[in-house]
Amino acid sequence: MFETQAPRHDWRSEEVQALFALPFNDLLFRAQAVHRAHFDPNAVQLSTLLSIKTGACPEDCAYCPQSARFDTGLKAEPLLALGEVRAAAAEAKANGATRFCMGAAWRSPKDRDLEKVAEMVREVKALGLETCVTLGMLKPQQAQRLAQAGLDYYNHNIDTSPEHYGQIITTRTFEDRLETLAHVREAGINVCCGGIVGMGESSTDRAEMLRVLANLPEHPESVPINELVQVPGTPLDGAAPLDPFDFVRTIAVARLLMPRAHVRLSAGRTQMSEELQALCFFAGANSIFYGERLLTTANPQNEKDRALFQRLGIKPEGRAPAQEPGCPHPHAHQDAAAWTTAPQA
Ligand code: SAM
Ligand code: DTB
Ligand code: SF4
Repeated sequence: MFETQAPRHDWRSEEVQALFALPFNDLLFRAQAVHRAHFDPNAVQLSTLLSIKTGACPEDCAYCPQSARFDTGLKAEPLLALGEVRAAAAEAKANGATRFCMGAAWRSPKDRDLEKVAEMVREVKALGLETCVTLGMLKPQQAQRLAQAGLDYYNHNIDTSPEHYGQIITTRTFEDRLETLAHVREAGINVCCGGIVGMGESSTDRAEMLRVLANLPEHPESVPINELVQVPGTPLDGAAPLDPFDFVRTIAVARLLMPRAHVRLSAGRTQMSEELQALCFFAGANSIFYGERLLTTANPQNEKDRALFQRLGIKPEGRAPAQEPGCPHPHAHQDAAAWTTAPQA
């Protein structure tokens, strides 16, 4: 049976496209079956983002408000001080997040800045949070430095299919991205890698993007699926919006191709209905960005997400991977104290 097969790394284009072409109910049924075989279907992991260095980025990613090439009205800010990062992480923890993700608008970090980020990683870990950073391209020694600091995850997205990539970014190649991912893997850091949909790509592009991720030597532990947040001033502002059902299909196919990965319903939730988000959870999404900001754009209010989880009977995934003997759900056991008590102001 498809649903009980070991994870594969040899997906062919036609196979992935055939999944996308399934009747919606068949696709969701299969995705939900795979999801249940590997995870508690009612637990969702919460990650909170912080932009630690904002704007003035030399790259030309056509979706991004932080590129210096586009006038988006964004105020550039230098690397935050350690204390500011610690305070934001403590607040995220108090609100119930289990992972704190720090993003910097760099093409690649300077070694001097990397040491400062390593210090941030140590501080955030000391609060009892998982850590993730996204800093652009890394050299092998830089990945090793971050691993030494105890970094849990590195986020580096492939963003789109290899075929569509040239329409979106010209200042670094698709291969550059795969190289950084290999350095992260080599350093023993968990890989967080996904992409963006709603950038004028075809359904075949979405299939190819997921095929590249699934055919990596190891599946990313975390797969963020972002819907483009359209920002005035960026070249992709005004792109034709994606059919919401095609967004759900992308989540479902990610779940089928990478059965053990956390698939994150990422950017774009402010423009989605709660019914659409519920469909995404049914299709196998089991992580979200939680907190009122993504990096530079808005995300749903904490209270709104709490209310949604309550209505759906979803609980936040616990902090420690407290696996009980014989239980197939490594993260399902709850440490929801921070969620059920009143959040700190
Ligand atoms: N500068 C680093 C880099 O690009 O590798 C790290 C930060 S960058 C903002 C992280 C990711 O955010 C991008 O790879 C992209 O997938 C996502 N992103 C940026 N702007 C977005 C937007 N407007 N809508 C959706 N996702 C976006
Ligand atoms: C990811 O895949 N999405 C996040 C995180 N990784 C770094 C970023 C989304 C950014 C959305 C636009 C903004 O807020 O600037
Ligand atoms: Fe810079 Fe990252 Fe934005 Fe690209 S996505 S412009 S590299 S901050």
